[in-house]
Amino acid sequence: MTNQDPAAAQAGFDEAFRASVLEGLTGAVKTADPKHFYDAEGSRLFDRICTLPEYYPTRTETAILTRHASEMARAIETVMQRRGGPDGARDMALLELGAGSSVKVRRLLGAMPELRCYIPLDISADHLAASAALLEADHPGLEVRPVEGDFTGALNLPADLEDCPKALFFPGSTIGNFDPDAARDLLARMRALKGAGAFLIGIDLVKDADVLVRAYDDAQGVTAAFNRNLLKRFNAELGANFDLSSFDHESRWNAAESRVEMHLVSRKRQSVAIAGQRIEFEAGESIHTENSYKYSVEGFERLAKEAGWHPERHWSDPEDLFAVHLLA
Ligand code: AVJ
Repeated sequence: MTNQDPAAAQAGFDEAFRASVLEGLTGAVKTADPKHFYDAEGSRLFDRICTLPEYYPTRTETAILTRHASEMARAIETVMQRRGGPDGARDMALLELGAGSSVKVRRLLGAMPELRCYIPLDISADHLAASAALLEADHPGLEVRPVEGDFTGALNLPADLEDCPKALFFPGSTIGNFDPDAARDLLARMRALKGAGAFLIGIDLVKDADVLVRAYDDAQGVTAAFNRNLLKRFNAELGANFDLSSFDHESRWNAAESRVEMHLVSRKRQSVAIAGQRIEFEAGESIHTENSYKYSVEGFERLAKEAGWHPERHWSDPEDLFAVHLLA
């Protein structure tokens, strides 16, 4: 916790969180950083989203990983050997960005019995500790080294893991939360990571607008609760007084930008207090809380190349809803 604002520190606010939220809410267009969704409650709601009938990405990607796990594992090993010789694959660690509860990686681990080290990195510590023990129990010989961290910043890996050859795994189309410039930067940073060889990354494909909009506005209202949980966090952690029922959850397809947007739209003109400031809302004014960019296979390959990666191959489902790319 940095300490630029003594008043805020005294009130017990996390300064980085406070600064990020206020910056988003005081701009000409109100925004929030989607990484703030994932407190303990938000992570739980996200796990529920992943099981919703409308939210096709999780089950589709899991099916792709299940079906092609051995092929993927062999292709990853080939890339690692090409980069580092025979040891490149034998000594490698699998590093997962935003591992959550490490469900998807089980598909890959099953096809990589030789793998000795798995490094799940996540912003939410609760998720990590619980799943690490379970994974080790299920995979004798595998060391799980959870790292609590934010992949948008320095990774801060433990010293003994800095140099080792690494295959990267970034499922879920999480990179879709970044606009293309930031996504390219993130890919380039991973390319520059010490030991990085192969990169297996899940990308949601462009498709019918209705399917996309419903994936982010489910009938049970779980995604709405996930979105409003941000306001709950602002109330609990920044002394805000948002009335959750006066903001509507909205999912919109922005075709020009090729992204689904989530918004919290104020039902009325209102004034909200947060961290010692006031934020004014017009009726119908929104907080733009998330972008989820969708790519064609070619569009993503172009972006990866611009970031210095070589697209090796990709796997997708029969309906072309989702693609898993292997970059080298
Ligand atoms: C975790 C960023 C991949 O954009 O689909 C799901 C987050 N937001 N429903 C996505 C999310 C609303 C999700 N990612």
